Amino acid sequence: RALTKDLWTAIAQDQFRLHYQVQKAVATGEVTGYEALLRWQSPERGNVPPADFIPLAESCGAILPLGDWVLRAACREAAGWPSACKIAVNLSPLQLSQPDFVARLAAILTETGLSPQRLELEITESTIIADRERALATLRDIKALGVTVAIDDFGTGYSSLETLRSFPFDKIKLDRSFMTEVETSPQAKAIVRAILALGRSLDVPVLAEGVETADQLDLLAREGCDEAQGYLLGRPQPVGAIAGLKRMVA
Ligand code: G
Ligand code: G
Ligand code: NA
Ligand code: MN
Repeated sequence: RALTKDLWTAIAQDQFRLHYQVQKAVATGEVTGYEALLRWQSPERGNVPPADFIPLAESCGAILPLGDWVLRAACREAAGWPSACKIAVNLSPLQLSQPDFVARLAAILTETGLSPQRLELEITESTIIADRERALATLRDIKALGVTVAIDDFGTGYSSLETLRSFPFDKIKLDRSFMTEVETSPQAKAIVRAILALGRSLDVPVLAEGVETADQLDLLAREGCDEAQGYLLGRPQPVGAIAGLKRMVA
């Protein structure tokens, strides 16, 4: 497909940018971090949504150079922020399966000067499904660097509980599909409650994704959810549009 070819050209021609979406503490409204989200601005195709090119990049291997670029760009950017908040970066299955991934990650942290404690890697269930033992060993090595690991889109996988049992995640990101129904469906609300209780028992903070309304945020506050992310709190934006992140002039 021509899109694959364009993808490699786009990497060579630096057509990718990062947008950042804020994450906040529910109880205080304090900014806890920003998630880096990849954007492809193609001169021929316009803005190509990640859902259209990430799976392709994953299947043709382009996700390796692209994922490296994302990590380096996000770490470099965050190292210059005036706040010591977290920077969350999404990781693809193929990235984690590289034998030298942890060494590359360590090199990027050294090169950019970002404190490892400020980096959070977001992985989905699919990232650890292929070679479970090896993936978990790699995650342990990542945590040994001081980098934290969040499980993304939680509640949508096949074996999420087994995954939680196998690995000490630092955060649970509750899939945004729950937010769309949490006010109207008693079942969705019950599941959200149960996942929040699970997080409390395991001592793992829960972040709710896709928070779009004040009513959803109120409900999360009442139920004791730790963090939230979504259009209500802030859309993914270029860093220049985010007031709190203006670089300090030396
Ligand atoms: O930002 P948006 O909602 O369009 O992202 C759509 C999907 O693409 C989400 O599942 C998100 O996790 C994924 N995504 C966005 N940026 C990255 C990235 O840098 N690396 C990987 N692997 N996935 C990303
Ligand atoms: O899979 P992941 O959780 O990384 O996906 C993040 C994606 O969700 C981003 O592409 C972002 O654009 C999208 N997103 C962020 N906040 C909201 C929201 O409040 N509502 C909806 N529908 N999508 C959101
Ligand atoms: Na994510
Ligand atoms: Mn998610």
